[in-house]
Amino acid sequence: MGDGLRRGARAFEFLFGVALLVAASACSSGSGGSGETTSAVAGSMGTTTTSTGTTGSTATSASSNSTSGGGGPSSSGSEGSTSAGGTTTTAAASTTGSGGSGGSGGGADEVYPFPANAPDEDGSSLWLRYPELPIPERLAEYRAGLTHVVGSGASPTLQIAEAELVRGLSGLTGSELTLSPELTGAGAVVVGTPESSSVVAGLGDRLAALGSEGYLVEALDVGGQAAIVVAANTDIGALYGSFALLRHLQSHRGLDGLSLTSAPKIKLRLLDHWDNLDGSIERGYAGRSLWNWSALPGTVSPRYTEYARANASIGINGAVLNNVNADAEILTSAYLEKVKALADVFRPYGIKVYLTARFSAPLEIGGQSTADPADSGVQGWWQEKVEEIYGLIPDFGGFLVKANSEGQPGPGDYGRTHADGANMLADALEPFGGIVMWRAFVYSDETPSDRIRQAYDEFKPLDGQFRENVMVQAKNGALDFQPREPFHPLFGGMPQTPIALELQVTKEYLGEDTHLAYLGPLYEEVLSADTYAEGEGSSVARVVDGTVYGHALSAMAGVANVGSDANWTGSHMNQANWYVFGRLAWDPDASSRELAAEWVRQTFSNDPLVVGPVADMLQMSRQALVDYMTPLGLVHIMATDHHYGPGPWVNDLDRDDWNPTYYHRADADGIGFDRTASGSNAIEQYFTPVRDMFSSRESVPEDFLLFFHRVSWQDTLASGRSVWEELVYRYSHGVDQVGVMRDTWAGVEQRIDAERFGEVAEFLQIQHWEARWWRDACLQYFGQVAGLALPSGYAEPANALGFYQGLDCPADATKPRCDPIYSGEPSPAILP
Ligand code: GCW
Repeated sequence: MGDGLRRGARAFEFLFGVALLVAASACSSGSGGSGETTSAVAGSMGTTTTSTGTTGSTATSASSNSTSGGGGPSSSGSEGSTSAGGTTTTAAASTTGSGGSGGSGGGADEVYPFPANAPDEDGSSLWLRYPELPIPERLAEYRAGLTHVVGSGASPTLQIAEAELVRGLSGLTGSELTLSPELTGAGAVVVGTPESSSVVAGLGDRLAALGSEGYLVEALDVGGQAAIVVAANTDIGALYGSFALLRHLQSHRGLDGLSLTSAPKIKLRLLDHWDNLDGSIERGYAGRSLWNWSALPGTVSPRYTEYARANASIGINGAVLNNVNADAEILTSAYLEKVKALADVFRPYGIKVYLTARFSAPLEIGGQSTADPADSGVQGWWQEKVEEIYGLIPDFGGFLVKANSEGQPGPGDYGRTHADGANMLADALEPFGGIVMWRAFVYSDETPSDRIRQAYDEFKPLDGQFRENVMVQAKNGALDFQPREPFHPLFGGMPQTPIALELQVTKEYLGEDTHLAYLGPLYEEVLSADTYAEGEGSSVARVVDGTVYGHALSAMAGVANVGSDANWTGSHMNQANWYVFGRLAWDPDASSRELAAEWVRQTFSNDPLVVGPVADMLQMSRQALVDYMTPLGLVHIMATDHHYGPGPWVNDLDRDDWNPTYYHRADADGIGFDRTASGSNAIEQYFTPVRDMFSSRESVPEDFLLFFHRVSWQDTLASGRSVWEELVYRYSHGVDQVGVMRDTWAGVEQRIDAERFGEVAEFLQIQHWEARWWRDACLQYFGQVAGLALPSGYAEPANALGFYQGLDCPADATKPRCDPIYSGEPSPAILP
């Protein structure tokens, strides 16, 4: 039994290329279930709460009705089942099959003991925990099959790979493994490259397809002895392969027939840190910056190594160290010495360092009288600066630039274009192999008719004018990292320019540190959206990985969510967003649900009564948040500056397009922003048939309705409800989904350590109250504007509109905590 490939019904249905998840399952008892559940299981005694939630619709799906409470596909399956009394569980291991971590590892029906008194954990180990296997059969298999690590120690990177294998395998097997230069019997784990290992050299052509970062991990017979070989063309490939093997083992999968092969689809997989030189982090909710600039370069914190190790484990190969709202000082010689110290730590982990370049640096720190890119003195200054950088950091990655946006200096200050500015820097970097990532997040100083049009309108005409080592970097949506936005029309819109995808990992608009919102479904929704740039199949993923237009350069960047907090990311659950970003940057076609399960296995437990329910909870969380914050295509109705709570009434900010009222346009007649031909016509920036789909009231996905259309309050939706009724339903449903999440989490109590259990439970409690705050405030406001009352069957908002408008929180934007607006158990928003 327990073939790892044997799986129950899969939870994914594909509508026009996008995964639409509807969770439903029953929990049986006795017989071993297989496959992954999509249910949210409440309670530790095997009771089941069936939840519906979706990963949402896509820009290319005809409709999703994701939260309309009916319709939509469903599937069921269970990852495991309780035995009598709920103290043990039976599971079939399954492979993830995504991002190269799957493979044909076996699995067995395994009994997971209830982990009495699991030691408390503070989260600092992330997903790189290697606890001894609690399953006797599997433990015996690992002890027999993983006896020693064989490596040459030929380079710092190989030494790291070998040490990680020794550490991981020793932990998982509960016995100290040794590292040796030769095979000394059965159970060797051989790691290396053709240069460092004769065993790997013997694989010959099989390594050809792996490229410079891929790996092959395989159970092989070496000289009559069973061994596992971790092979790659390069040292960094061998390190990635080592982490892939450990991931497989941390998921308690079998060794028989083990075969994992993977190479990244995207070349540059970067974290962008919005870290300031004073140690603060713009939009950071996990403490202070990791980089202790005042202590560098003399003091090099061990945390830098831990950071690099964690990134390498998920394939991240670059870090932009400082904020895009840049300080020129980072380019001074004193700071470059500090940057070099970090680059030296990161190098053996395959991580290149990049910096943001403040466009006015020649003026501010270079003694120039201008920063005009056409000025030869300015060009010379940048060339010398770049030479200085490469003198210290020979593998420096290049510059990321935010120019002429939100007050940042740029070539526009001198009447030059973005291409003029980017090309000047690109010319300086080119001799050294460096690149420029020029951000497309721009909007002009004058309030436009429709802000979301601007990036495309400004950049599209420049297509073909950028140097070969320039990438234009666009956010996933044309507005600004909202809980849900249609994909940015620049994806596919600039055939001659490689476009990098910028995602936000830190949750500026999605509840920051406290609210649970797993971003895998958001990323997946964007990556799988079809741009139709070169006909069907031109998904954002294919544009970004360079295949649609044949670009060699490809990049995905995530705005980092890490900081000095012990748990790295401000909450335990936010670690999943760092993880899923890295894994999707490696393989943008991987399934967010499978990656959620993969993360849960490594981070919390392989107990199926943890894996299935918690992965489901993660998977439903983003849709729940969209529903209680910005349903039906609403965007940017957050409170001013900190963006934490609701502020749909705000209408007095300096720029019209900073006001929530600019975006939702609600009045007595209706709500929504007309971006069709009768309005701003932003839909013309998309290719047909996407343009037509968004343009028509009949075919626009309801999740984007108010983003593209202005409709009356009485307009009827697919559910049969009016727009007003649907808003009330979705806001309420979102709140109640947080209740389901809380119940789900309650079900894992005692199956994981008490410390992390308690901290997550506390945040879910806050989220439940604050979801109610969002819902009550928004419904009070929109109801008043529309002159409509709540339909029957819903809980009345707890307070009058003025109460919410008068709230002034959070006091500290970096650790947002408001005084509880509610207390006790929130009652259901949809009345039973
Ligand atoms: O989302 C907005 C943020 C700014 C950020 C800007 C950007 C770094 O509110 O804090 O500035 O985007 O992406 O440049």
